[in-house]
Amino acid sequence: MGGTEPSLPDGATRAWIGLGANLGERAAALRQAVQALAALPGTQVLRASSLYRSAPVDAGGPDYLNAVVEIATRLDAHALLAALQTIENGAGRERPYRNAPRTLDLDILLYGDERIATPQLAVPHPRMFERAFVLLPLAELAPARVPPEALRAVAAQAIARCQDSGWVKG
Ligand code: A4P
Ligand code: MG
Repeated sequence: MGGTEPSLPDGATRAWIGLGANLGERAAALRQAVQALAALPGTQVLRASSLYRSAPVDAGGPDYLNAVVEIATRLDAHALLAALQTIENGAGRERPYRNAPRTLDLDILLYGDERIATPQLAVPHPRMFERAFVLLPLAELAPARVPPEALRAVAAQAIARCQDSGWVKG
């Protein structure tokens, strides 16, 4: 995949959101999250990557399902973060400790070309370039933003693309 990025509505910023789940009905949670993103004010889902199954990185628990979606949004980055946290909480997300297994995790990977470093928000996501479960799906949508050396660096991580006919890829 890759190719030309879909055009942006006026006043919108292109952003890439990482989705992950390793508890509960994982695929259903990710599908519902895509619908919830599409329903945010001033926001459109432009494309979704394939779905991937990956072993937990720096964490324990069951395998994850992960994907990346490309959105166009008029929300500023902090408003988008707050909206993502509301969606996570609606999916029953609990936070007993850092990197705990979760029903839904939504991270802002990239927000246009912005670099953000506030106490609440770091963009680009500080750990994204170390993680195959981010880089492989992101490379489907935005290959120019995934350096080949970063892909090589995560090549040993256990991850597989899922053949899920019910997924929203497109
Ligand atoms: N925050 C800062 N920057 C961001 C950002 N760009 N996007 C802050 C989203 N949130 C951001 O997040 C903690 C705080 O990070 C938020 O309050 C926000 O203000 P959280 O989601 O509550 O907690 P967390 O998930 O434990 O932290 P985080 O940072 O999301 O963890 P990671 O580093 O993303 O790791 N292995 C596999 N295979 N697949 C996974 O999806 N995920 C993790 C989580 C670990 N291992 C994994 C996976
Ligand atoms: Mg998170």
